[in-house]
Amino acid sequence: MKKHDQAAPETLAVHAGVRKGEFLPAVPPIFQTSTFSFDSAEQGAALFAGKGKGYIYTRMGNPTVEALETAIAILEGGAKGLACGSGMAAIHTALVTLLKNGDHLVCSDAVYGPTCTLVGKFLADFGIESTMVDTSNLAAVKKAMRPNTKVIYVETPGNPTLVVSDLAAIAEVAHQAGARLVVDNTFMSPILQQPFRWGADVVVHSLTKFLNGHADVVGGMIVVKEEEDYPLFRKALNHFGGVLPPMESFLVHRGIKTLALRMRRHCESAFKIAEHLETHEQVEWVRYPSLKSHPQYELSRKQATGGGAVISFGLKGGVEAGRRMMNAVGLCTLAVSLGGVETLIQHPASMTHASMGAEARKHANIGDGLVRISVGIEDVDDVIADIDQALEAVAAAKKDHSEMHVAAT
Ligand code: LCS
Repeated sequence: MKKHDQAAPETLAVHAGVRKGEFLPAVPPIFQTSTFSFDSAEQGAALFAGKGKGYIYTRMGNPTVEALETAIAILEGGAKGLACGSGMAAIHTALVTLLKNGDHLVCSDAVYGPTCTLVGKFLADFGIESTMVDTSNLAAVKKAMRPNTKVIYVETPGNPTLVVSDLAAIAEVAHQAGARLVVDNTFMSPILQQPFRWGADVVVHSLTKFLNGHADVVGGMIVVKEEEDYPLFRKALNHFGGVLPPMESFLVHRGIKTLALRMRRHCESAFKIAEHLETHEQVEWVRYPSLKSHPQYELSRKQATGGGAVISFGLKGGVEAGRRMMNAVGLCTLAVSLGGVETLIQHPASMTHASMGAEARKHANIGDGLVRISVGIEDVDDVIADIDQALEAVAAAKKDHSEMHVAAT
């Protein structure tokens, strides 16, 4: 892959991680094996001692998995990737590798709900303290720092509020304090945002989303910026065990070939839908990073090359109106997850962010009326037509309700 290292992201998405092997396959084949045989007892012993080239056992490394790890490390501009069984496995492995009992973590308050629970409950049970802050507010990040802070964990744009945090400024705060910056880059993918360029030390992904792109794999990835960090992370993952199998690795690697095309389409369509929603009479507010009305619009333009696929918005009529809309959509699928080729719609307060609890949601500004759309790659006018008919159903229900109310009084 050396010759492609300087190529554009669109080129890297197609070629990164593809190594021509013995039979010159154009794509990495699936090494569907749990273990690898040794030529001799001496060679087996050498591999276990970390000497020589070869594979031992798929939890510790597999050519198909390694091809994917290489591809994503190249796309992110990092040193090495570590494929994990899910995004949550990647986040858990990364944090537990960097933190120990008695350490403190500063974490974005607007994060995927289970990340909030992982930090606030499970890491806390192991004596890792944390402070959840609005990381778009640099003063709040600085204030949250303690002498024992070892990691700042940022999700940007945040799920589901799409609040944008300044990675370069936060990296500086982290490094001045001797802490590491870990960034969840799931919402942007390396095509739109490369956190290492802004000073991050570790990037994590849910491969389940844009990188795979086809809603048929659950997976995660850790990417370390520095080669020297890799052995510790590899050892941790080998022992925690949450690795990605070869078949899933193959599928994600295949998905990545169209990542750049998909991201471009997601951005164009989501921007058009966000603009449309902003002018719709049933819609109270819209949040999308590429809209001028987004509070961190300028920062978002500096740090990323597009707004992504995800839009959050609130309807006039709050939770009830949102519920009606989700029940009225046809083409859009009522489902959690995001980043796939199909448009998905969901209600974070009762679904993806329910596990955080009401208090944490309030802190993170995740209102009960917030509806989230992940815009797919369908014809954008078909998606808009479906949204419009669902919003008409909301308006009709309101009209019926107010007529019933008038009749009853
Ligand atoms: N990070 C982000 C930003 C996510 O949105 C998710 C999942 C994860 C990590 C965890 O990844 P997983 O373990 O599922 O591969 N987000 C979801 C969501 O918003 N709806 O359903 C899943």
